[in-house]
Amino acid sequence: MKVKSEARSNIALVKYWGKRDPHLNLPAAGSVSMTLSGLTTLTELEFVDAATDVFVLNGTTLQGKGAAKLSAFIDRIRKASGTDLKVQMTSENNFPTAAGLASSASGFAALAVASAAAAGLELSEQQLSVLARQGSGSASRSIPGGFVHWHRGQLADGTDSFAESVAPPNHWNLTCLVLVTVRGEKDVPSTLGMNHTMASSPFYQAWVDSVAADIDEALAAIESKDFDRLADVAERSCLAMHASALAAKPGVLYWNAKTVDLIHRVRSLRAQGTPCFFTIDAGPHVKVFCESEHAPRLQAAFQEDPNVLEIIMASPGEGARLVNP
Ligand code: 2P0
Repeated sequence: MKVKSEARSNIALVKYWGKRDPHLNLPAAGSVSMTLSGLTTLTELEFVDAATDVFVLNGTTLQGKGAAKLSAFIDRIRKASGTDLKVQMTSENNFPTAAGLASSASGFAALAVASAAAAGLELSEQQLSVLARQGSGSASRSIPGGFVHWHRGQLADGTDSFAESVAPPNHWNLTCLVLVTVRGEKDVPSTLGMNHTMASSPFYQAWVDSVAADIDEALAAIESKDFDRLADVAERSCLAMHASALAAKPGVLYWNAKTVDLIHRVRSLRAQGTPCFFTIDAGPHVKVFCESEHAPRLQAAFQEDPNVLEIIMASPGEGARLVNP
């Protein structure tokens, strides 16, 4: 049976940086995110009687490591459903891949939903989140919609490390402006960056120790829709994550000069009366959050900013799901 699924990317407000188990992608600490409308992966998949799995991503057939990673993910589905059939998958991202925005979150969330359904497995949202997590940690957070808490969990098998929605997409009219600063730049991949930070940064344990309080703060800010409170904790979490990476040996620096300029610009716009805050992931782009009423003003300001090549606008999005099940 051929099935079709869709999933959206997400952006962390309290960051995930480091694993307590690298094979199961069990995080050293929890995290909080917003699922993003507009940055969507569409995946079509079926199990077929063939010699090998075939994965086509944005029109290109994956080879080597990329294909092996997806086959290893599908092996979990084959084991659970007792099949040895191979997979034929096509997947498209509707957001510019050249923008250097991570698509592993939406990609593995869409793959988890499609492959489980195609294999006849009936999984709960929690089980799908656990499954997606094993492809890419942040993919666990793209299974639920809206505002999301990924639990660290305690168990060695990872069954209690899943993400769940703490508020639906319509809870709070936030806008996220993704400010693309450079095209096609090669960053240190997140997995490498976080493993290296964990192994060599003297600030790593301090980072881990800070996360639980930030999660409580972010969840309270989301529940009460307190923008200033969310701004404080989100910027703090982002800067602390990057500080731990900067202190690694050698330091991991994801920012370029435009990134730093935009940090100052966001703070200056806020000081001048437009409530907004920034967050930055494992790359040089800057994501700016605001309440939607301020989005047009910020969009106009950043369109004129020479540091910004392109702006992608997103709002709280729905969770991953089958399309026309
Ligand atoms: C986050 N990032 O919380 C953090 C902040 C990037 C910076 O989750 O190794 O691609 O596949 O579990 O999920 C990116 O990490 O890493 C990420 P793996 P993933 O959004």
